[in-house]
Amino acid sequence: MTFDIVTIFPAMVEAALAAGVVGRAIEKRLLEVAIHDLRDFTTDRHRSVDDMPYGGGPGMVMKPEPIFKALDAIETQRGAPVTVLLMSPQGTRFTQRDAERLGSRPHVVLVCGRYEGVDERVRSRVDEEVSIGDYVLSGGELPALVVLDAVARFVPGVVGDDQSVAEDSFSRGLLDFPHYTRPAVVGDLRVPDVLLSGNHQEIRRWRKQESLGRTLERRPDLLEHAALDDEERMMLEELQNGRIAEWQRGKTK
Ligand code: 4HQ
Repeated sequence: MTFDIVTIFPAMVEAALAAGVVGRAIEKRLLEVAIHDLRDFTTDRHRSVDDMPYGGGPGMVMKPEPIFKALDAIETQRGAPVTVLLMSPQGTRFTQRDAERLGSRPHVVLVCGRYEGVDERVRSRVDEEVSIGDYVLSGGELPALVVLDAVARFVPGVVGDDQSVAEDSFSRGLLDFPHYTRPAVVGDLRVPDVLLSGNHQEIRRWRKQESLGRTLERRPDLLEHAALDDEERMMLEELQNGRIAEWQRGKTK
C-alpha cells in the first residue's frame, strides 16, 4: 500500500514515520510513504501556499493551485486512481471501521491543511473529508499521521500478529480488558488470581466480563453496535441487571 502526504512541514511528518510499527513496515517495503512539500508545487518567487480570504476577515487560506499541482503529480506518479483524504474538523469522524475500509485501497493521499483551512475548491478533488475528533489543531499533519497509523495496521504483515488486529477490542466494538505482567505483587497491588490460575476457560470468561463491564461503565454508546456472541449477550444482561439492582438499592436507602 502507498501513502502520499501533502504538507508544508515535511520534516515533522518524516520524523514521526521513522519509529515503531509503521517505521518497520516501511523498511520491510510493506508500506511506501512519499512526503510531498507543498512549496515544491508553487510558481512564485516567495513559494506562497496561502493568501488572504475573499470577503475579508482574520487568518489566511491555503491556495488551491499548489494543492492541485501536487495531486496531479501524485496521480501521474502512481499511474492509477488514488483515494484523496482531506484532514479537517468539518469532516466525518474517523473510526476503526474507516481504518479497515481504507486499508484495502492501493493508494491513499493525505492532504494536510494549515491556517484557517483550504480554499473550498480543493474539495472538488477530495474523495473524503476526515476529522479525528472535535477539537481544533494547528494543522492536518497530526491527523494525517493518526489516520496513516490506524489504516496501516490493516495491511497484512504490518502488525506482527494478524490475530491481534482481527481481535482488537475496537474492531469488535468493545473496550479492552485489563492487562498485567510480572511481578504478581507490587507493593499491595496484586494480579487477579484468575490470571494466575492456569484455567484458560475461566480466564477467557473473566476477560469478556471485564471488557463488557468497562464498556458498560465508560462507553455504553459502543454497545449499540458491538458484535457480541451468545455468552457475551448473557453476561451483558447480567451486568445491566446488576446495575439496576445497585440503583434500586441506592434509591430505597
Ligand atoms: N485541523 N481532524 C485546521 C484539525 C483536524 C481535526 C486540520 C485544524 C486542518 C486547517 N483535522 N486545519 N480535528 O483540527 O482533522
